[in-house]
Amino acid sequence: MHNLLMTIFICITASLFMFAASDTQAASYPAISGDNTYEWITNVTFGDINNSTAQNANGYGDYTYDSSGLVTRVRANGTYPLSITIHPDLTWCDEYLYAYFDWNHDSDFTDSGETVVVAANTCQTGPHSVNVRVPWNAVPGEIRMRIVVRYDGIPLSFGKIPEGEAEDYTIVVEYPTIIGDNRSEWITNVTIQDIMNTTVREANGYGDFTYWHTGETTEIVQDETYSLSVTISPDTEWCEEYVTAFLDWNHDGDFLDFSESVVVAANTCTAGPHVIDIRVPINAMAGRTRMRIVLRWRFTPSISGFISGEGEDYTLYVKKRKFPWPMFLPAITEGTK
Ligand SMILES: [Ca+2]
Ligand SMILES: [Ca+2]
Ligand SMILES: [Ca+2]
Ligand SMILES: [Ca+2]
Repeated sequence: MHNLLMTIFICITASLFMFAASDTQAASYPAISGDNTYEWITNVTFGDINNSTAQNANGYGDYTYDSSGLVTRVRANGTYPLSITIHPDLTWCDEYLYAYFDWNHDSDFTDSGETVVVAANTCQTGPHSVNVRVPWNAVPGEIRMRIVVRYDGIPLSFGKIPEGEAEDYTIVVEYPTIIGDNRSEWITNVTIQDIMNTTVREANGYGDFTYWHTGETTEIVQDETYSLSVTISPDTEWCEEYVTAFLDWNHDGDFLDFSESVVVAANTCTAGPHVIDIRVPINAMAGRTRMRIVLRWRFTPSISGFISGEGEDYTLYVKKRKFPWPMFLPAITEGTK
């Protein structure tokens, strides 16, 4: 009996550990460090990011959003100037400066198009400038940019740099745009938990109310249910309005996965509030999650493109539940009797 209890205990412990391991944020990138006695990064400027630094401890600086508050937004297919200054080794001057971008959001920098050579075999402080082209198929959401300087050789995107330094930053790749003709109908309020947003007709039929634009988000917890309320100003003449909420629960840059689209109202003629329950999937990724509310006349709302109607984007913050698998808890209680 004692052995059985022990087996159960080990199983529970292992299960919880496995769950915790698989549920960590996608942003668990391979570590990098270096000996930066002689050369280091002194400034990185990219979009809204402009960060001047000294020698970082262990040759690594974590300037990702949650550590530094620094972030910039880019669009697929867009081109953005990146400018970096370094302190080179003044005696043996042969520095290589690379930028890495995890465009496909798989937590490495080794895929095609993820390496940008900023400078090679240089002796200069800079600024060293290049234009960074965001691939057309870059995955929307938060991704990482890693800047690496190395003496006398091509810098790797991870591991121990023999002589050099690395710094990490957060880039937000924008979701595909939705625009609309909202002369006849538009969204007037979206409410979920702490978000209570009353609006008018947005320019071009799109409103950016994401955390990155407004600083506003609201916490929701895995496997819990929340009330979402949307009010609209319907077309009073041809009244046939459809409202859908899209949520990228698994952070893969689309709204096409299981339970990622929820009908709020269909073929309605009323302003509302139209209220529905949103259940957060138990395996929803923790962290900032994009919610897109789309109002469309006469047709099922589409995720992107041009519609007769309006789209608004929001950011929800998904928290992990405290006890991932509560079904195991009764087994402990029984076993200890
Ligand atoms: Ca530095
Ligand atoms: Ca990658
Ligand atoms: Ca609006
Ligand atoms: Ca998705």
